[in-house]
Amino acid sequence: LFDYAPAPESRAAAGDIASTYGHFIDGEFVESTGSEALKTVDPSTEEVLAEFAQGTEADVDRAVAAARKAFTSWSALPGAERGKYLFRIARIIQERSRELAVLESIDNGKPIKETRDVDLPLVAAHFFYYAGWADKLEFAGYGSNPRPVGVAAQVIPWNFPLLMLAWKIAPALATGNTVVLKPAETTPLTALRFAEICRQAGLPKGVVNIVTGDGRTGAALTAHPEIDKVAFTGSTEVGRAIARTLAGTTKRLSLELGGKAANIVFDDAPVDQAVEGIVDGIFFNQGHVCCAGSRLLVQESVHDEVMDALKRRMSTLRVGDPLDKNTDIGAINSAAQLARIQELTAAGEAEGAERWSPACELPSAGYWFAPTVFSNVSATHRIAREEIFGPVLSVLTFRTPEEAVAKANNTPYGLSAGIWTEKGSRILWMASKLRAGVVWSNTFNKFDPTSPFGGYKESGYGREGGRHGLEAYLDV
Ligand code: TXE
Repeated sequence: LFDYAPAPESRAAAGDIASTYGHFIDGEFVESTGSEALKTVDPSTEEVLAEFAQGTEADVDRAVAAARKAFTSWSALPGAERGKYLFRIARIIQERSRELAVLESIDNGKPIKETRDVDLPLVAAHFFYYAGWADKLEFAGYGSNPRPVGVAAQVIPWNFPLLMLAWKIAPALATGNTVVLKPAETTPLTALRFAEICRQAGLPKGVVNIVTGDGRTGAALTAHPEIDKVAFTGSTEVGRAIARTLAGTTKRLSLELGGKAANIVFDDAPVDQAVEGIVDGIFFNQGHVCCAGSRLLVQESVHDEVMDALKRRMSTLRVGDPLDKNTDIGAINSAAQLARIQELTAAGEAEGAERWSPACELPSAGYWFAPTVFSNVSATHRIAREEIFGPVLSVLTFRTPEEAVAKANNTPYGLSAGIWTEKGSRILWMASKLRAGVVWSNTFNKFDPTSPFGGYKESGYGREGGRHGLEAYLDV
């Protein structure tokens, strides 16, 4: 469509990727007690990047024991001392951000422009933000002497590997807890690199432990009797399974699960600006975003105008090599996720919605999906109800603000929503009616460590970020 000069970022900037990895326990890289290894691939080429350990129950035992031992001295440190370690980690992340961004793009498939300009700055910002809280907990609103909960088991997904790690680890450490974290099985590399950063920062042994593996390792960790708290981000189905496991215990749990957010465009919104927000809402990170604006609710009177502008804008999106600095949409993270997207989009067509994608050439190897929009979607269609977690937008219409609220809330999820209008009073009214933990107005997918993030209904409970994010890790 326009002249295009490739601008590849260097793969070598990711630093050395080992051929095999063990776990990070008690400040050391250790081999697994088991012999099973998993492979992580570059989803844009299907090339195997490394093998890593499938954590066993014995590995989890060891990591939890190390975290338990470290808890005594870590929780007794003055907050200012804990803060110094977090500031140090934040600064090292900034210094090594190019390396981490490239590594994340290779392991996850997301475009370098996102890892470089969004993920990594937010990761550093999260550590800086919670470093600042470490010596000010008396002002957090949880009593004059809030106490850490203990050992936190943290299980994270693959869509923002390092950012989810930061959301989990930074508040836990600032409040004096120690952690055992399990990264997702398709994206373990940046968590293992983060372990190196903990060593570089001189973090005391056992404060952060990383155990790799798939859901079996996650299940062993979250069911471990010696942990005090579980923090989970992932599918609603696994979140429910973890809640069932913990139901017979007194352990604490916070869950950040799926979403099916409405991005609501009124007829007074500037169309070009709204279209940017729609595109950002659903195509950012290949749509692998729990708060993605996956349902566009557009006021009937501007439906055609918005659809025309949206299709024009979608035609300019560049799909391809995640390490090319011009790429807007990278690779789908895994074959399994691609299959899920294909199944739901096929269901959309079968149920009678109208499918459209711009012409775009997809690479032959790797996992790819073109940006896609469905119009004539009805609220009963699967593509309007189920989380697709891919670059797929479902468009519905409304006439009145009341109808927009009713349609937006017509979902079991409640994570986020967006409103595009020039009317401030309408924004406030809508925000008070929408059952969503985050409501953006005239923007979308904006994150900030100072703001709490989390959902209602089947999107989970508990908040991450901001002062409220401390609560998950504090006892009064
Ligand atoms: O998630 P899982 P998957 C949604 C999204 C996606 C779907 C499936 O709709 O299409 O979930 O993705 C670990 N006990 N989200 O299969 O399985 C697992 O190893 C403990 C939304 O990847 O939930 C990984 O580390 N842990 C979401 C993590 O859970 C278990 C982000 C997430 O994997 C476990 C990801 C078990 N029994 C997917 N089974 C969001 N909220 O952003 C698996 N795990």
